[in-house]
Amino acid sequence: MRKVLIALLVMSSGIVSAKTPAGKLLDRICKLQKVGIMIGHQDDPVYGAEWKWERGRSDVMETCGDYPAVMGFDLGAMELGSDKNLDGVPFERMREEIIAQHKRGGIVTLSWHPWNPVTGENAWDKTGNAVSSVLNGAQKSRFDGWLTILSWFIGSLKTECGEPVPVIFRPWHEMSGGWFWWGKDSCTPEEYKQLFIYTYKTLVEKGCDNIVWAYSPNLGVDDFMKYYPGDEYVDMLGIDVYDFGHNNKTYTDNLTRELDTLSKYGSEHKKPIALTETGSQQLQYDNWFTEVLYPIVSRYPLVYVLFWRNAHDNPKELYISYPKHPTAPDFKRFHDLKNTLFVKDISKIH
Ligand code: BMA
Repeated sequence: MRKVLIALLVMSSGIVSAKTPAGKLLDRICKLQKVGIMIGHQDDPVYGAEWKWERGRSDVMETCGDYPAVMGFDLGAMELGSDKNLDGVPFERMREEIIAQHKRGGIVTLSWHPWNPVTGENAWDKTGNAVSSVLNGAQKSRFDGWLTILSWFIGSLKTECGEPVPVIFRPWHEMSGGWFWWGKDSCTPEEYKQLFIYTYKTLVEKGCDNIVWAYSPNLGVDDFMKYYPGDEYVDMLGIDVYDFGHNNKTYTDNLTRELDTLSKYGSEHKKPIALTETGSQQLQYDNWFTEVLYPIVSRYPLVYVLFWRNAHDNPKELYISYPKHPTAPDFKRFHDLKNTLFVKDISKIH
């Protein structure tokens, strides 16, 4: 009897749970979806518009007083055995920052710009039929090796107490554009699906139970589900939409159209949705965050919006405010909105 009581107590207190780390993150994401929109930033704690590699810094935190709720990092070049990613971020530092973000109560998302395995050029080299080569051809064993390296890194994301850190992984993103070796110009939708499923199955078999899987095309409504590998392999749906031309009207039209589609598929497939990459390149309009972006995104049940990186070595790649930038007061107002969530807003919600 005593044993039964203890078992019941333990179960009701939530100590015992059959859920994987990924399952728990997914539950948390669904809970947070009802609270507001998490704000995210790529490479936030490793460099910013005017600094690099210093610890404790963040353009977001220095502008509005809090870290982003979601931090994004990219694994590109890890597959080659490099100790730094394609943008020079050391993987050891990346691991440290992923764990730190988890410990402060935030969420992490990973993207991957792997090299073209056939030509040895970067992710933007679309030649060589690389997808068919990694699936059934000469590059299969090399690709298996790449997935093993990724599984080691993702499996090594643990706190010092050994608690696994769950991550949202969105491999093979923007496939509906024609600029990557896994994109629409370089493989068939069928091959793409096989690539996604093979990646999923391999990492799961290798024990990565801390991955929430995201499917994330780029804008182009007609193509949204064309490459969809299936509900079994996908936990979240996303879309990447940018304003590259400093045109608020075009961005508003594009984003509205894409988010209409995304939310339709999200509810049909019962998957949470996110704006997985966005930003207005070089931030030319001072009130962009509250006057252009917010009126659109606030109409949709988005889990998060991730702004792309503030590249320290390329002023063109500026997507989020920093203290000296003319958009800083507007970003502060954006932070203060009830519906936008930064890390302190979510750290207690599990
Ligand atoms: C792209 C650009 C590149 C960068 C890559 C991976 O969209 O920002 O400069 O190398 O993402 O971060």
